[in-house]
Amino acid sequence: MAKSFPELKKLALAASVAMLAGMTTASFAEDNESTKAEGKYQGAPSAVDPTITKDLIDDEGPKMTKDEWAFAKKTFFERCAGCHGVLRKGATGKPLTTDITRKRGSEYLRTFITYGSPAGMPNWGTSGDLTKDQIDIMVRYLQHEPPQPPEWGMAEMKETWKVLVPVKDRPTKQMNDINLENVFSVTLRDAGEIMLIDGDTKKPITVIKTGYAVHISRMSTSGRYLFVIGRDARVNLIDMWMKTPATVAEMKIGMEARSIESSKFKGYEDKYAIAGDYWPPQYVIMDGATLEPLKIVSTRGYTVDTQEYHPEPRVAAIVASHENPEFIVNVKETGKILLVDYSDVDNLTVTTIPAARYLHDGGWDATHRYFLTAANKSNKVVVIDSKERKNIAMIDVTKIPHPGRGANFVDPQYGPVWATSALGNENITVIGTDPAGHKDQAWKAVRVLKGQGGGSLFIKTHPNSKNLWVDTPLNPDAKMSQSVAVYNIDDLDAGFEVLPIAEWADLGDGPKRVVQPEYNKAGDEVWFSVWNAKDKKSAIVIVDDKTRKLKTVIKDDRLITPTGKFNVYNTMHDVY
Ligand code: DHE
Repeated sequence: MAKSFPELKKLALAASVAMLAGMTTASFAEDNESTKAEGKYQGAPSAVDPTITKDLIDDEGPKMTKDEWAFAKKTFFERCAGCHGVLRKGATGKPLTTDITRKRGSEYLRTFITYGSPAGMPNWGTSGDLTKDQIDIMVRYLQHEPPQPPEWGMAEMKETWKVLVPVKDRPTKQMNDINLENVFSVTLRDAGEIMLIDGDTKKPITVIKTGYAVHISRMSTSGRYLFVIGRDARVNLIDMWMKTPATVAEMKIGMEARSIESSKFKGYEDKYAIAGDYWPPQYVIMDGATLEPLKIVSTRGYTVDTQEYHPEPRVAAIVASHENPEFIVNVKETGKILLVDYSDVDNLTVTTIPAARYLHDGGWDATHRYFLTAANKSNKVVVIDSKERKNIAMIDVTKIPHPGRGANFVDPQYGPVWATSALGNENITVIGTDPAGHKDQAWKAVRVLKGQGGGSLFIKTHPNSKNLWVDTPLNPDAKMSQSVAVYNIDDLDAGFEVLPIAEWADLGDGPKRVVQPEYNKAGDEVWFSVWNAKDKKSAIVIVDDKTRKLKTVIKDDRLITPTGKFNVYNTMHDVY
């Protein structure tokens, strides 16, 4: 088919950048396509306030005015820090420390910022996001030392810590008649709120103010307390027993964060919570009923492979062991997994397990003994045996695995398995998880299913279901980002059916990305967020799992940018 002028121009630019990187145009196009989705995903604004950094402008960098510096810093924190790190030491994006940027020089930096790169760097210039003059400011900024945001220790945590309802004033029994185990906590990302929805009646129960660009919810073991964390590192502790569930304590654990979990080992149910920061790079153990901060531990240290110091290793997924009184903590940039023993918080014992870079998300196998987690730049799934407390396998998978918590099911041929989809391609990798019953298949990729396309974030099934659902919200093709693929677990070779979830929501215009399947407690309904722009209508679409037909669409003016949804029972019991 004949190409339009803008398309040809795009290809020509792609070719010139590809040549810079020593690649062919074909390989550029392929690689660029597969990393575009990732760029979009990692590129969210940093929650760190750029006005509070310690700045180090020096004579060795090119001249800059104060205004230029302020503009560049703000732009970097909003657009670049997600991939390159606040201190520019590199993560998904390349390191941009001054030893590198000064050597490469202004013209090299200008080309990359203008045209992007095959490794996923967006084309800020040709896309029209930044003008020539603005790019020039960024080029000069990058040749100065990175400004450093302040630390956030016990004093700062205590200053922001509020117990709104003391434990003695809280109910001693459930004061509402909601079927709490089937409630969903829905992230309203851009509203900085969560909505609790009754899974039986499908009616909103309440909307609760949380942190900025709120990220995930996790349940305490008993199911009484809900923990929510925002990108701005604000933690809300919500008491589900109150007449209307509400926040009973809150605290800011840092400036930027993504993960939270509650202690699950027998005898420690609801006792402790842990939250991980992106900035400062640290985690904190808190009292489970009040959020009182008890112990802060830095994650700064050496990378697992090259043993190079990293000043900003962010805390990614955290799970609570069922086998030991431990939290399992993924440290992204060092590629290490920590076993944090909370049986003696004063004399904290931390075991460091080497894994691979960059650790991101993951979940349990069906027995809750093995933790399977993605090392997304190494394209590996790492398996931690939480009973033996060691790394037992690192399985090769294809580009940028992104399991969420993954999906467990019994494969008709290979027995119990766990599966992950991927950001970088259409593959769904199925891994054997049963060393006792299926020794030969354990910790091997037993099959790879072809999905709709790359840009997948989450995959889900339920022990009572025969369906495996795979989303593709970051695929550049709207047909894929607005639908889901579903497989029959008993006949995986038959391929998938596509359900037009966004179309069913009937919302009008907007990106309407369909994201994160989540089951109800019974496992007979699957809920999807139709994640539209902030100023457009979004919805939750509920599908009957057996018939794969539309059951209900939840619409509500308060349902702004819904992303994750967390069913209380399934989250309490790690059912996925
Ligand atoms: Fe997430 C989980 C980090 C972007 C929705 N996200 C996680 C976890 C981490 C993480 C570390 C695992 C937490 C755990 O299990 O303890 N997410 C990040 C990022 O660093 C990233 C790439 C960019 C950013 O700046 O935040 C990012 N995440 C997104 C999104 O754009 C998503 C789709 C929409 C949103 O709300 O921002 C998104 N992330 C989610 C969801 C989960 C999650 C829904 C929990 C999935 C689950 O089933 O447990």
